[in-house]
Amino acid sequence: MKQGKTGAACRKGLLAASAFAMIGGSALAQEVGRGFPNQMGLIPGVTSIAHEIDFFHNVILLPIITVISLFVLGLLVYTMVRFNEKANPVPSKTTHHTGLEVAWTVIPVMILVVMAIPSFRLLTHQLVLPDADVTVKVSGKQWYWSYAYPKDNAGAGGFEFDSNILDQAALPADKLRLLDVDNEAVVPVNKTVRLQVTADAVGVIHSFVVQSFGVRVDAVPGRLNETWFKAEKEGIYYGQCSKICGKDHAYMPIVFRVVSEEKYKEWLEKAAKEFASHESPVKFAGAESATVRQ
Ligand SMILES: [Cu+2]
Repeated sequence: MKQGKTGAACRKGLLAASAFAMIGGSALAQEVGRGFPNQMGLIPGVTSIAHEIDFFHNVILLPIITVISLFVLGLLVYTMVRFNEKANPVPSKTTHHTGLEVAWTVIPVMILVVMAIPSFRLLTHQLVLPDADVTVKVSGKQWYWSYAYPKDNAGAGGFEFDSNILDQAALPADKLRLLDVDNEAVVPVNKTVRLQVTADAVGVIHSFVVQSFGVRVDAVPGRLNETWFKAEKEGIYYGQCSKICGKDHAYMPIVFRVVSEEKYKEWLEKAAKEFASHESPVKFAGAESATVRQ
């Protein structure tokens, strides 16, 4: 974490630093994208979209929320002091004030318009996919995620694997409770990754969320949703299913390990051998699933 002491890391403050100390030596050298005890604000982002979300939340929404809350609090206090029974024994019979009514309609509309402009710009950036360097197909199952790496132009990839939560009863000391998995998804740093997200054809709707990447997309049976990210820093980034999807909804975390291009290539070769015999291809709604349903 030493290298990341600037910017995002600083915001986490001392509490985060002590939390890092508890994770263990191996994790200290890199960014760790997850929540920390007593953390304020969002999980620090490592993609342009995540930075934009940070900006939208911290610079646009929070000041507006704060000013409105203080204004309403001030009005309440003023009303309680100025118009209580003792201070104002004879109440006014006023019921309408055209100027005031126009103001309290127009001002909120203007505030919403001010919020809508950066909000729609952000949505556009999320939904318009740039050309991808790597494509990963993510499939929500009951209750774990599968990652498929289709063969790329160079012939690498062409495998799929399941990513299951670790046994919580026998959790190694350097692993995180409810977050770490047996097989992490690996992607290269500073490369555009296209995610194609779906759910098992005979399954339920999940939601694939990795906050550090600014990624949130529903995983729907029979439907292929797309999103993207380009991670700026190597590290381990955690996410969780964010749709109440069933009994083990809380036990299907997401782990992305962002590594250098060379390490990614090494991993691709290793993973292609390791997962060669995997017998659970990504399923889509079709004849096969119709048979299963009967
Ligand atoms: Cu789920």
